[in-house]
Amino acid sequence: MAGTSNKKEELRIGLIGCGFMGRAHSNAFNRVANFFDQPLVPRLVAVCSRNEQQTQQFADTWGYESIETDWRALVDRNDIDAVDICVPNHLHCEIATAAAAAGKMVLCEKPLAMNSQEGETMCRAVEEAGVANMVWYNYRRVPAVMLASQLIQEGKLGRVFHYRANFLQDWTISQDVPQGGAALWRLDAAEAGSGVTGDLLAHCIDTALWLNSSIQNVTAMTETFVKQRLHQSTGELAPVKIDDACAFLCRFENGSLGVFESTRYARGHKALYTLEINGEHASLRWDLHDLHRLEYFSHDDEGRLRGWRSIHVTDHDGSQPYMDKWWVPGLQIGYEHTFVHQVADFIDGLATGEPAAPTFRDALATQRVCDAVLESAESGSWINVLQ
Ligand code: SOE
Repeated sequence: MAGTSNKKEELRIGLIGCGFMGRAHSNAFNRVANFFDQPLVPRLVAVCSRNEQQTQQFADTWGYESIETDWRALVDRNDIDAVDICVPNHLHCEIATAAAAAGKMVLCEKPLAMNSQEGETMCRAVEEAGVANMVWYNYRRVPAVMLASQLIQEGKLGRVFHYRANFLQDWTISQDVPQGGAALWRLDAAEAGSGVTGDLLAHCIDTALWLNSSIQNVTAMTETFVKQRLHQSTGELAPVKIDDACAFLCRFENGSLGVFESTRYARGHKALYTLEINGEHASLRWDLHDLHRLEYFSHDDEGRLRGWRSIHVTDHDGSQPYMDKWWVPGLQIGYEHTFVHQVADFIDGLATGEPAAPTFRDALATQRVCDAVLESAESGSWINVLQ
């Protein structure tokens, strides 16, 4: 980490992948020092993807100083501290293990890997190398979700009975949507590993493991509604091997029951991530489409005033993480800020030695639930989640 003129040290970033997530992360690296006063400032040293012209365009747009077209060359550079992996899932393991072996910190887009075996390899690689690591489950960093976590930690809900989560989209209903290639690798099992389970339910599971408790066992069903799609690499129709929709039930370690559903076939829903938790004394509800609000019902309220409160999460008194860093109270932030928060927490973790969650090891727990869900859908039986 080289020094800079304003005396702050730099966290020299090498980004691999120029897609949607590459943009979200680059924006976060660029913004964080404007709003969070921290000892390290990200410097965008290099970006890598296969197409030279597109990579240069990306570098110019986001302020990367140089480009590479082979990820191995980026990983080997000695002017990079942290490698950020934003490529399709089938490349996560190979890149992460190479980056760790080269002594780099590793940040990885979710889900951690194609499956838990790969996830375990990745955990071992970063742990043996002793390098900082983190997976971008960004929804933990929504201030309203943070408030939910605070209320649960404070015991406001009491014993938890139910955890419910949905992640609904509608962008693959048309059978004309092809699979494979830059934007549509999420539909190709060879690159994605799974469909909505790894892409969307993984978010819900990560939040649930953090807010509620670990998951003991699951029973699931999946469906692939469109059985064949044009594959962009061959130009031919090919079977679709990902799950288009998935629903599962589970038992949590704390005795509560979970119901989870995700689909890309819920006409009208673009990214409706909702969660609800019902406890003995209170319930909580949150909705990504209205991400500033936390709905809260407390049975401890005076009877005639009991009802669902819609809390607009802002900086009333400095008790909320993040909100005091942005605008004056009442003004809102959005999706992209969750990534800024995650970079800020990663940097804090480097400074304090208390790693920012979810680490690779934390994300492996989510991966194990995803694996159990897919295995259950296949076998039709309840599956115990490996801990
Ligand atoms: C898929 O459409 C997707 O972009 C996921 O890959 C992201 O993780 C999710 O946050 C939004 O939806």
